[in-house]
Amino acid sequence: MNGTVYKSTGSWYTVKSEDGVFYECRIKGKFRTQGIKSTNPVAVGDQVVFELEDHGNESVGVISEILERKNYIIRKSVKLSKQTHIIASNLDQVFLLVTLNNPPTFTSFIDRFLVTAEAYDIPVVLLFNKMDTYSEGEKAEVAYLMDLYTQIGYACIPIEAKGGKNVDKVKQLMKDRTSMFSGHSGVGKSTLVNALEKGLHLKTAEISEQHLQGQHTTTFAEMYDLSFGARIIDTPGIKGFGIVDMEQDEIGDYFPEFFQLKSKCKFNNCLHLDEPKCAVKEALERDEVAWSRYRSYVQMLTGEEENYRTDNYR
Ligand SMILES: Nc1nc2c(ncn2[C@@H]2O[C@H](COP(=O)(O)OP(=O)(O)OP(=O)(O)O)[C@@H](O)[C@H]2O)c(=O)[nH]1
Ligand SMILES: [Mg+2]
Ligand SMILES: [Zn+2]
Repeated sequence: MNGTVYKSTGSWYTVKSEDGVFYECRIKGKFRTQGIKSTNPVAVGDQVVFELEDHGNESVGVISEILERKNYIIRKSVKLSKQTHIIASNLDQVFLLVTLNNPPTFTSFIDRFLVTAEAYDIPVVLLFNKMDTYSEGEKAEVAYLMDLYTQIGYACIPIEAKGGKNVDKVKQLMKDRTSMFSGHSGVGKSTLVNALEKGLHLKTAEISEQHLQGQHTTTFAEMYDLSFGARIIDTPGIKGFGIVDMEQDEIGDYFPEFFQLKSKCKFNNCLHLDEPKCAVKEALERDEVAWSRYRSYVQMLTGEEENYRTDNYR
Protein backbone atom coordinates (compact mmCIF):
# COMPACT_ATOMS: atom_id res chain seq x y z
CA MET A 1 0.00 0.00 0.00
CA ASN A 2 1.00 3.60 -0.51
CA GLY A 3 0.38 6.31 2.03
CA THR A 4 1.44 9.60 3.53
CA VAL A 5 3.04 9.99 6.96
CA TYR A 6 0.83 12.20 9.15
CA LYS A 7 2.61 11.80 12.46
CA SER A 8 5.94 10.57 13.70
CA THR A 9 6.82 9.91 17.31
CA GLY A 10 10.23 8.47 16.57
CA SER A 11 9.27 4.84 16.81
CA TRP A 12 5.67 4.88 15.52
CA TYR A 13 4.39 6.51 12.39
CA THR A 14 0.77 7.28 11.59
CA VAL A 15 0.25 6.72 7.87
CA LYS A 16 -2.84 7.61 5.86
CA SER A 17 -3.38 5.18 3.02
CA GLU A 18 -4.51 6.30 -0.41
CA ASP A 19 -8.07 5.23 0.45
CA GLY A 20 -8.09 7.46 3.53
CA VAL A 21 -7.53 4.95 6.34
CA PHE A 22 -5.00 5.67 9.09
CA TYR A 23 -2.55 2.91 10.10
CA GLU A 24 0.02 2.78 12.85
CA CYS A 25 3.31 1.75 11.29
CA ARG A 26 6.84 0.89 12.28
CA ILE A 27 9.93 0.82 10.14
CA LYS A 28 12.12 -2.12 9.32
CA GLY A 29 15.24 -2.22 11.47
CA LYS A 30 17.71 -1.93 8.65
CA PHE A 31 15.98 1.24 7.46
CA ARG A 32 17.90 3.31 9.92
CA THR A 33 21.19 2.64 8.19
CA GLN A 34 20.19 3.27 4.60
CA GLY A 35 22.54 6.20 4.21
CA ILE A 36 20.14 8.70 5.74
CA LYS A 37 22.10 10.80 8.17
CA SER A 38 19.15 12.37 9.94
CA THR A 39 18.03 11.35 13.39
CA ASN A 40 14.63 10.55 11.88
CA PRO A 41 14.66 8.38 8.76
CA VAL A 42 10.96 8.92 8.12
CA ALA A 43 9.44 12.41 8.35
CA VAL A 44 5.93 13.80 8.36
CA GLY A 45 4.89 14.41 4.77
CA ASP A 46 6.83 11.43 3.40
CA GLN A 47 5.16 9.25 0.80
CA VAL A 48 5.79 5.67 1.87
CA VAL A 49 5.15 2.09 0.83
CA PHE A 50 3.98 -0.16 3.66
CA GLU A 51 2.60 -3.66 4.25
CA LEU A 52 0.23 -4.82 6.95
CA GLU A 53 1.27 -7.52 9.36
CA ASP A 54 -1.26 -9.29 11.57
CA HIS A 55 -0.57 -9.24 15.28
CA GLY A 56 -3.51 -11.11 16.82
CA ASN A 57 -6.56 -9.03 16.08
CA GLU A 58 -4.53 -5.93 15.34
CA SER A 59 -2.77 -5.15 12.11
CA VAL A 60 0.40 -3.14 12.22
CA GLY A 61 1.97 -1.53 9.18
CA VAL A 62 5.60 -1.92 8.30
CA ILE A 63 7.13 0.82 6.18
CA SER A 64 9.44 -0.65 3.57
CA GLU A 65 10.22 2.29 1.35
CA ILE A 66 10.16 6.11 1.21
CA LEU A 67 9.35 7.55 -2.20
CA GLU A 68 11.59 10.32 -3.42
CA ARG A 69 10.97 13.57 -1.56
CA LYS A 70 9.95 16.60 -3.60
CA ASN A 71 11.69 18.69 -0.95
CA TYR A 72 12.21 18.75 2.79
CA ILE A 73 13.21 21.14 5.49
CA ILE A 74 16.16 20.02 7.55
CA ARG A 75 18.07 21.49 10.43
CA LYS A 76 21.10 20.71 12.47
CA SER A 77 20.58 20.38 16.16
CA VAL A 78 23.08 22.87 17.44
CA LYS A 79 24.31 20.89 20.41
CA LEU A 80 24.91 17.68 18.47
CA SER A 81 26.19 19.38 15.39
CA LYS A 82 26.57 16.17 13.39
CA GLN A 83 22.96 15.21 13.93
CA THR A 84 20.43 16.47 11.46
CA HIS A 85 16.71 16.36 11.70
CA ILE A 86 14.20 16.45 8.86
CA ILE A 87 11.31 18.54 10.14
CA ALA A 88 8.90 17.69 7.31
CA SER A 89 8.88 16.83 3.62
CA ASN A 90 6.91 17.38 0.42
CA LEU A 91 5.85 20.89 1.35
CA ASP A 92 4.26 23.52 -0.86
CA GLN A 93 5.16 26.30 1.57
CA VAL A 94 6.23 27.10 5.10
CA PHE A 95 4.81 29.73 7.41
CA LEU A 96 7.37 31.00 9.89
CA LEU A 97 5.67 32.51 12.92
CA VAL A 98 7.55 35.40 14.43
CA THR A 99 6.92 37.25 17.70
CA LEU A 100 8.92 40.27 18.82
CA ASN A 101 8.85 39.20 22.44
CA ASN A 102 7.15 36.51 24.53
CA PRO A 103 9.17 34.77 23.09
CA PRO A 104 11.62 36.96 21.14
CA THR A 105 12.42 35.87 17.59
CA PHE A 106 15.73 37.32 16.43
CA THR A 107 16.59 38.13 12.85
CA SER A 108 19.53 35.71 12.94
CA PHE A 109 17.05 32.90 13.48
CA ILE A 110 14.68 34.17 10.77
CA ASP A 111 17.56 34.46 8.33
CA ARG A 112 18.90 30.97 9.01
CA PHE A 113 15.46 29.57 8.48
CA LEU A 114 15.03 31.49 5.23
CA VAL A 115 18.41 30.36 3.92
CA THR A 116 17.54 26.71 4.45
CA ALA A 117 14.16 27.14 2.79
CA GLU A 118 15.83 28.87 -0.18
CA ALA A 119 18.33 26.05 -0.45
CA TYR A 120 15.55 23.49 -0.64
CA ASP A 121 13.30 25.68 -2.79
CA ILE A 122 10.46 26.01 -0.33
CA PRO A 123 8.49 29.29 -0.35
CA VAL A 124 8.26 30.98 3.08
CA VAL A 125 5.58 33.34 4.35
CA LEU A 126 6.40 35.31 7.51
CA LEU A 127 3.54 35.64 9.99
CA PHE A 128 4.08 38.33 12.63
CA ASN A 129 1.87 37.03 15.41
CA LYS A 130 0.51 38.47 18.66
CA MET A 131 0.00 41.90 17.10
CA ASP A 132 -2.55 42.60 19.87
CA THR A 133 0.24 42.60 22.48
CA TYR A 134 2.61 45.19 21.01
CA SER A 135 3.22 48.78 22.07
CA GLU A 136 3.38 51.50 19.43
CA GLY A 137 7.16 51.22 19.40
CA GLU A 138 6.99 47.47 18.89
CA LYS A 139 4.45 47.88 16.13
CA ALA A 140 6.92 50.17 14.41
CA GLU A 141 9.58 47.48 14.76
CA VAL A 142 7.27 44.93 13.18
CA ALA A 143 6.51 47.38 10.37
CA TYR A 144 10.24 47.82 9.80
CA LEU A 145 10.82 44.06 9.64
CA MET A 146 7.83 43.49 7.39
CA ASP A 147 9.13 46.15 5.04
CA LEU A 148 12.63 44.64 5.08
CA TYR A 149 11.47 41.12 4.27
CA THR A 150 8.79 42.21 1.80
CA GLN A 151 11.42 44.08 -0.20
CA ILE A 152 13.53 40.93 -0.37
CA GLY A 153 10.51 39.07 -1.74
CA TYR A 154 8.94 37.30 1.24
CA ALA A 155 5.24 37.69 1.88
CA CYS A 156 4.58 39.07 5.37
CA ILE A 157 1.26 39.11 7.22
CA PRO A 158 0.61 40.63 10.67
CA ILE A 159 -1.79 38.34 12.53
CA GLU A 160 -3.49 37.63 15.83
CA ALA A 161 -3.87 33.87 16.03
CA LYS A 162 -5.73 34.11 19.31
CA GLY A 163 -8.19 36.79 18.26
CA GLY A 164 -8.45 35.54 14.68
CA LYS A 165 -7.23 38.69 12.98
CA ASN A 166 -6.02 38.11 9.40
CA VAL A 167 -6.41 34.37 9.83
CA ASP A 168 -8.58 34.42 6.69
CA LYS A 169 -5.58 35.77 4.74
CA VAL A 170 -3.50 32.81 5.90
CA LYS A 171 -6.36 30.50 4.96
CA GLN A 172 -6.46 31.82 1.42
CA LEU A 173 -2.77 31.05 0.93
CA MET A 174 -3.22 27.55 2.36
CA LYS A 175 -6.04 26.35 0.14
CA ASP A 176 -5.23 23.17 -1.84
CA ARG A 177 -1.69 23.11 -0.47
CA THR A 178 0.41 21.35 2.13
CA SER A 179 1.91 23.87 4.53
CA MET A 180 3.95 23.80 7.69
CA PHE A 181 3.93 26.12 10.70
CA SER A 182 7.33 26.67 12.23
CA GLY A 183 8.94 28.97 14.77
CA HIS A 184 10.05 29.08 18.39
CA SER A 185 8.04 27.46 21.15
CA GLY A 186 5.22 29.74 22.26
CA VAL A 187 4.87 31.84 19.10
CA GLY A 188 1.36 30.47 18.56
CA LYS A 189 1.61 27.72 15.94
CA SER A 190 -0.96 25.42 17.52
CA THR A 191 -3.18 28.38 18.41
CA LEU A 192 -3.21 29.30 14.72
CA VAL A 193 -4.16 25.76 13.68
CA ASN A 194 -7.03 25.91 16.17
CA ALA A 195 -8.12 29.26 14.73
CA LEU A 196 -8.17 27.75 11.24
CA GLU A 197 -10.26 24.72 12.15
CA LYS A 198 -12.81 24.97 14.91
CA GLY A 199 -13.04 21.31 15.95
CA LEU A 200 -9.37 20.50 16.37
CA HIS A 201 -8.54 21.74 19.89
CA LEU A 202 -4.78 21.23 19.76
CA LYS A 203 -3.02 21.67 23.05
CA THR A 204 -1.59 25.14 23.61
CA ALA A 205 0.06 26.67 26.66
CA GLU A 206 0.95 30.07 27.97
CA ILE A 207 4.60 30.95 27.86
CA SER A 208 6.47 30.67 31.13
CA GLU A 209 6.36 33.90 33.12
CA GLN A 210 9.83 33.27 34.46
CA HIS A 211 11.71 32.73 31.25
CA LEU A 212 9.35 34.37 28.77
CA GLN A 213 9.83 31.29 26.60
CA GLY A 214 7.35 28.73 25.32
CA GLN A 215 6.88 25.45 27.17
CA HIS A 216 7.34 23.07 24.24
CA THR A 217 3.71 22.09 24.32
CA THR A 218 3.67 20.40 20.92
CA THR A 219 6.13 17.52 21.08
CA PHE A 220 5.75 15.81 17.69
CA ALA A 221 5.17 17.11 14.18
CA GLU A 222 1.70 16.20 12.99
CA MET A 223 -0.24 16.84 9.82
CA TYR A 224 -3.96 17.67 9.79
CA ASP A 225 -6.49 17.69 6.96
CA LEU A 226 -8.44 20.93 7.22
CA SER A 227 -12.02 21.23 6.05
CA PHE A 228 -11.34 24.05 3.58
CA GLY A 229 -9.10 21.81 1.54
CA ALA A 230 -5.67 22.29 3.03
CA ARG A 231 -3.11 20.23 4.88
CA ILE A 232 -1.16 21.73 7.73
CA ILE A 233 1.79 20.37 9.67
CA ASP A 234 2.02 21.70 13.21
CA THR A 235 5.54 21.30 14.56
CA PRO A 236 7.25 21.51 17.96
CA GLY A 237 8.95 24.81 18.66
CA ILE A 238 12.59 24.99 17.62
CA LYS A 239 15.32 26.75 19.55
CA GLY A 240 18.21 27.10 17.18
CA PHE A 241 18.42 26.50 13.50
CA GLY A 242 21.75 25.12 12.38
CA ILE A 243 22.19 25.04 8.63
CA VAL A 244 23.10 21.77 6.97
CA ASP A 245 25.54 20.87 4.21
CA MET A 246 26.25 24.21 2.65
CA GLU A 247 29.44 25.30 0.96
CA GLN A 248 30.75 28.73 1.98
CA ASP A 249 30.38 30.14 -1.50
CA GLU A 250 26.78 29.04 -1.84
CA ILE A 251 25.37 30.67 1.32
CA GLY A 252 25.25 34.14 -0.26
CA ASP A 253 23.16 32.78 -3.11
CA TYR A 254 20.38 32.00 -0.61
CA PHE A 255 20.15 35.66 0.38
CA PRO A 256 18.07 36.74 -2.65
CA GLU A 257 19.09 40.41 -2.35
CA PHE A 258 22.81 39.43 -2.28
CA PHE A 259 22.38 37.02 -5.15
CA GLN A 260 20.90 39.81 -7.25
CA LEU A 261 23.98 41.98 -6.71
CA LYS A 262 26.55 39.25 -7.09
CA SER A 263 27.18 39.76 -10.80
CA LYS A 264 28.23 43.36 -10.02
CA CYS A 265 30.96 42.27 -7.59
CA LYS A 266 34.46 42.56 -9.06
CA PHE A 267 35.26 38.92 -8.36
CA ASN A 268 32.81 36.30 -9.49
CA ASN A 269 33.66 34.18 -6.44
CA CYS A 270 33.23 37.15 -4.08
CA LEU A 271 32.21 36.14 -0.56
CA HIS A 272 31.24 39.77 0.21
CA LEU A 273 33.70 39.93 3.09
CA ASP A 274 36.88 41.96 2.47
CA GLU A 275 37.08 41.76 -1.30
CA PRO A 276 37.51 45.06 -3.17
CA LYS A 277 34.63 46.43 -5.27
CA CYS A 278 32.04 44.20 -3.66
CA ALA A 279 28.56 45.25 -4.76
CA VAL A 280 26.93 43.78 -1.63
CA LYS A 281 29.14 45.80 0.74
CA GLU A 282 28.62 48.93 -1.36
CA ALA A 283 24.86 48.44 -1.16
CA LEU A 284 25.23 47.90 2.57
CA GLU A 285 27.02 51.24 2.97
CA ARG A 286 24.19 52.91 1.05
CA ASP A 287 21.68 51.17 3.36
CA GLU A 288 20.17 49.30 0.44
CA VAL A 289 21.01 46.00 2.10
CA ALA A 290 20.06 45.54 5.76
CA TRP A 291 22.86 45.27 8.28
CA SER A 292 20.92 42.61 10.16
CA ARG A 293 20.90 40.46 7.03
CA TYR A 294 24.58 41.02 6.43
CA ARG A 295 25.46 40.11 10.02
CA SER A 296 23.39 36.94 9.79
CA TYR A 297 25.25 36.11 6.60
CA VAL A 298 28.68 36.60 8.16
CA GLN A 299 27.67 34.47 11.13
CA MET A 300 26.59 31.64 8.87
CA LEU A 301 29.70 31.94 6.77
CA THR A 302 32.06 31.87 9.73
CA GLY A 303 30.09 29.10 11.39
CA GLU A 304 29.45 31.16 14.48
CA GLU A 305 27.06 28.58 15.84
CA GLU A 306 27.32 29.91 19.37
CA ASN A 307 25.79 33.20 18.44
CA TYR A 308 22.98 31.94 16.29
CA ARG A 309 20.52 33.46 18.69
CA THR A 310 22.08 36.89 18.94
CA ASP A 311 19.88 39.75 18.02
CA ASN A 312 21.21 41.33 14.84
CA TYR A 313 18.42 43.78 14.58
CA ARG A 314 18.72 45.73 17.79
N1 LIG B 1 -2.12 37.69 23.01
C1 LIG B 1 -1.97 36.72 22.13
N2 LIG B 1 -1.58 35.50 22.54
C2 LIG B 1 -1.43 34.53 21.63
C3 LIG B 1 -1.65 34.75 20.24
N3 LIG B 1 -1.40 33.60 19.59
C4 LIG B 1 -1.04 32.70 20.52
N4 LIG B 1 -1.06 33.24 21.75
C5 LIG B 1 -0.76 32.59 23.04
O1 LIG B 1 0.58 32.16 23.05
C6 LIG B 1 0.73 30.98 23.86
C7 LIG B 1 1.48 29.91 23.11
O2 LIG B 1 0.71 29.45 22.02
P1 LIG B 1 0.88 27.98 21.39
O3 LIG B 1 -0.09 27.90 20.26
O4 LIG B 1 0.83 26.93 22.43
O5 LIG B 1 2.37 28.10 20.83
P2 LIG B 1 3.18 27.04 19.94
O6 LIG B 1 3.93 27.83 18.93
O7 LIG B 1 2.29 25.99 19.42
O8 LIG B 1 4.23 26.47 21.00
P3 LIG B 1 4.94 24.98 21.05
O9 LIG B 1 3.91 23.96 20.81
O10 LIG B 1 5.52 24.93 22.43
O11 LIG B 1 6.02 25.04 19.99
C8 LIG B 1 -0.69 30.58 24.24
O12 LIG B 1 -0.94 31.04 25.54
C9 LIG B 1 -1.55 31.31 23.25
O13 LIG B 1 -2.85 31.61 23.73
C10 LIG B 1 -2.05 36.06 19.82
O14 LIG B 1 -2.28 36.37 18.65
N5 LIG B 1 -2.18 36.99 20.81
MG1 LIG C 1 2.28 23.95 19.65
ZN1 LIG D 1 30.67 40.78 -3.16
